[in-house]
Amino acid sequence: MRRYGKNPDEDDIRSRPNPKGNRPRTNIRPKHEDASEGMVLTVDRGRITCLVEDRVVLAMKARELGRKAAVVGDQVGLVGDLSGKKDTLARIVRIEKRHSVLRRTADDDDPYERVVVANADQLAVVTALADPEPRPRLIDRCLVAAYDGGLEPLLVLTKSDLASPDELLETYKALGIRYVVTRRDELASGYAAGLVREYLDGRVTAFVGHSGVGKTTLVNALVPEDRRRTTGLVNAVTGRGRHTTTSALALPLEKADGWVIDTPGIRSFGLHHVDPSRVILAFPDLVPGTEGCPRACSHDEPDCALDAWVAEGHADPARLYSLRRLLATRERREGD
Ligand SMILES: Nc1nc2c(ncn2[C@@H]2O[C@H](COP(=O)(O)OP(=O)(O)OP(=O)(O)O)[C@@H](O)[C@H]2O)c(=O)[nH]1
Ligand SMILES: [Mg+2]
Ligand SMILES: [Zn+2]
Repeated sequence: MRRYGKNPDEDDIRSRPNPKGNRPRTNIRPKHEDASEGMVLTVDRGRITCLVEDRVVLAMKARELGRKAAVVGDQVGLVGDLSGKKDTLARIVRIEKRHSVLRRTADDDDPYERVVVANADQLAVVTALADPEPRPRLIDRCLVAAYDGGLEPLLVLTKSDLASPDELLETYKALGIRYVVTRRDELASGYAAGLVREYLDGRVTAFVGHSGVGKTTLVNALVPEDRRRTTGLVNAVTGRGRHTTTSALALPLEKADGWVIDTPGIRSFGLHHVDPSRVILAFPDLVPGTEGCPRACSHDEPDCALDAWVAEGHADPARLYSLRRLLATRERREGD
């Protein structure tokens, strides 16, 4: 699988100046070689739910981890009471190196970036075809974040009982992104199982999108209720504004090797942290055309060599148009 991630292991607070400076630490840290491996399923105000072997264990972060936050999808080392019994609390002493990170900022001017999900392979960008109306700008932003973070995008268009997907699919055709079109009444049948086989098996997939698009409906259809119960974790489906998902939650797929991660609805997807020059990496067919570009070309400026190269017939103009649209999405406000 192609990966575009840059230093995925860096902390989500790296853009903040360190108030204490880089004073070397003098205390010798315990090594915790005996720590057990676990995976973070959800985080709720400092309470971190982990899967350790087949037990759901509640834990908190050890002080020695400092400000580094454990997020859903993290592989962690735990010590203490790992029985998973009521009223026990383990300690997370280590967060393993991440192979991908999905980050976002609240908006583009906000330097505080948070890691939404760690170690996902795939980003399912969920968009309702109606109610709420699709917002291509938000989709574009999610795609940029996926390319930047090393996740392969999958477009999931929901509520096809309410509107046709044709227009949206036309917009994304040139990007060559895999897509699925779903509707709630079909999910109950064998359709969900087919989805799992085709797109989700063997992967960790994070579902993101605006509130009310049907992320939880989808995830719940993919993970049967009895299986959700065993993890003790349930995300309810939005009904009239209630039950909106409030924290990301990882659930294991049934009869498959993968995980699905439900996340709270987002209004915006700030890209302050993204280096626009990396977006070209998601367009390998255009990369050879950048040889004639000026140094540090943004590929969205008058001197960019791509225009002439594409005009010579080396690549599909629709691909360049799509690249430019993604590059421009960072400059534009989301309502545009
Ligand atoms: N008509 C129709 N309604 C759907 C479909 N899928 C989901 N819904 C409804 O849309 C509403 C929102 O669904 P949720 O799954 O809670 O949406 P969500 O994306 O998880 O929302 P947040 O947790 O707030 O981010 C619910 O009332 C669902 O029943 C669909 O395919 N068609
Ligand atoms: Mg939800
Ligand atoms: Zn260029």
